[in-house]
Amino acid sequence: MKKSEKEKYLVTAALPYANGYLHIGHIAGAYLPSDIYVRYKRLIGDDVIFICGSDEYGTAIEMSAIKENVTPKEIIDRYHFSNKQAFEDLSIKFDIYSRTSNDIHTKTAQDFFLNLYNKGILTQKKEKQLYSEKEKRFLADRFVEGTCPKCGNEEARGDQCEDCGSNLSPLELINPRSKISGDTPVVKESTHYYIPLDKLQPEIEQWIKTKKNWKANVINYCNGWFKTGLKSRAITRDLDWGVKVPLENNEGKVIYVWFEAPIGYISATKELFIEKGNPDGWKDYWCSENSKLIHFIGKDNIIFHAIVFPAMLKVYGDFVLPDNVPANEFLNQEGNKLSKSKGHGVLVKDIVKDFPPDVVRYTLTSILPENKDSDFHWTDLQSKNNSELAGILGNFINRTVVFAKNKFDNKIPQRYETEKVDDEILNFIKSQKKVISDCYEKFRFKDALNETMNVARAANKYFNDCEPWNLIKSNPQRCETVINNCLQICHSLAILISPVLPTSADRILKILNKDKKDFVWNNAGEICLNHNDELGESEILFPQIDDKQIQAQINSTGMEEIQGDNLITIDDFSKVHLKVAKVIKCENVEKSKKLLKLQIKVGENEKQIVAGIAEYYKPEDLLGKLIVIVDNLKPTKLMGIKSEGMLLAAKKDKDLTLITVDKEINSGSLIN
Ligand code: B3M
Ligand code: ZN
Repeated sequence: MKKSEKEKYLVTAALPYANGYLHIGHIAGAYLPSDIYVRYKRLIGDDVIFICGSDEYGTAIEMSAIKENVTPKEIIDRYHFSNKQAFEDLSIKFDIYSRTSNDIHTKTAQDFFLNLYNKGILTQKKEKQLYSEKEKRFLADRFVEGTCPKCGNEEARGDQCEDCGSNLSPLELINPRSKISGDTPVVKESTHYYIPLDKLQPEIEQWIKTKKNWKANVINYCNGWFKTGLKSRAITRDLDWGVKVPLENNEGKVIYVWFEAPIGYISATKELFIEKGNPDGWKDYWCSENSKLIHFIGKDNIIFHAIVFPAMLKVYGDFVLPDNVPANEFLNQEGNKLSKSKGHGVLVKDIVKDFPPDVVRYTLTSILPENKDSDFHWTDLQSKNNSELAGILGNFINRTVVFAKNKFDNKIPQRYETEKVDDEILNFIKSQKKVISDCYEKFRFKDALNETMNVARAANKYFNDCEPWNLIKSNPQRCETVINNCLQICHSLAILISPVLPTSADRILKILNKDKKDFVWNNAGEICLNHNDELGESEILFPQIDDKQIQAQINSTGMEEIQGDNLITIDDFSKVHLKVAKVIKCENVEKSKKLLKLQIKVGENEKQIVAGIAEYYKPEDLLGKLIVIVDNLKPTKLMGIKSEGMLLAAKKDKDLTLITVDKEINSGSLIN
């Protein structure tokens, strides 16, 4: 690999499926953090490119097309252009927003596949698959439904049962039928190509061990997969819609979407440099020793970006591997209380119609799900705007420029000899600059924003403490110096806040009538404005958002505000299926002091529950007991053991008692 003269940054944001509109959860997951990061990096003078685009293959898109009776192309065009616009409306500015249906991607993905094939890395396996004679096609993943062998749900999908959460393969379904025609499929053999992740695991595991600065959540997910052991993964599918497998005698086979989509980052970079008239330029970022590849994603994509794609890049050779994968958790919306009619939560294309992009960016940045899931509330947007953006940042800029306009003829007053307080505030800004940089470099965007706002807070305090409204009478020269200093601080604030609020930063510059010549990170806390220069026109940066506007949003998005008293409706309660269950087997969980493993009967069904009650009950105490469980909890794993529900217990201090029933009743009885 060659080495370019300057360190380079290749920043990517997950390619959204062109199969639905973007909502604010997507934005908070990958796109806003990456945009902020890129803006910050450019301000400190780093060489960065920022890559994104639409992910346009996969069964979900083909299925939508069939459902709507249109071509997949119509679906992807609709969402590609809408989502591209949504990003622009939020000032999320990629160097390129490409699409995986472009020719350059087909070629790049096929080349990648062939490279691995020719090296003998891919393995081949014959598999039994469901095939519809009527439709003349294999029914992959979501194209088939049937009865779940685990829970009896009659509408389980070929890849998963949504009722019990089990991962399935189409062949496990009882009474399978085509999701499209209802046809009963037959079993036919088909050959698929696999990437042997099992063999690559030691190398990948070793490589991730060297990543000391990755976020804890990302490392934890990876370690979880390593523990269960990576499996060889099929990278081809029998489908129409996708990148064709570039080998003879493979008609009707496409490359699995999760194999080709990340290659889309490479294709998009190639496209960008073709546009720039430098077709080989992409290599400076993908194939150069001092290039840093950084993938911004949501947590559901971690395995593909931290394990599968790096494994692919490694076996291909010549490529840089990700330097970091700063994945976020999920942003929920009003605790997920979304109306059925809308169902998607707050869509970007809607929110940007009613609120300025910076207000949305500010609110989302302040609640980014960096280490755990977080929640968006409409009232947050209102209070962040009114009390922080307007009340702190807008207030300082406004009071400064209005003062200059009224008392100094809208010109920058003289800077006479400064006093200790004047130097202190500038020194504080200089030291904050380092603190904020450190936050950005560690992908701690919430902290970066808070530290930036601390500069605005300190600026207001400085203004208050200096009392320029008194100085103008008592000591006009001193007053000039203070207002000069405040204007310099306005310029510094524009620089520091610009990664999060790019439009507002530009507006501050306009108010100051200042060009971008000095607009670099290093100039925060420095003197950049000249005495006697004319200021621009002042304007209110962040108008107040009133209750009516917020209530209208709550109504139209079908989201309910959670009241302070935490009341729930009967509908909320009925979502929880409480049932009586009988314990038929119970044992300790090996190596755990706290866990017991219970086999229970819920009516006709048998289930397994893992419960943290071993310190209070012995296995034999529970045998035959009637207990109360939450029956429809999503299955999860505790110490690698599946748990398909939760039992109810009351706990106070060091005491715990199981909830049981007052008299004998059939297990499976519903509690309400
Ligand atoms: N389209 C999945 C998603 O949007 C997928 C990301 C691809 S990144 C290469 O969650
Ligand atoms: Zn099921």
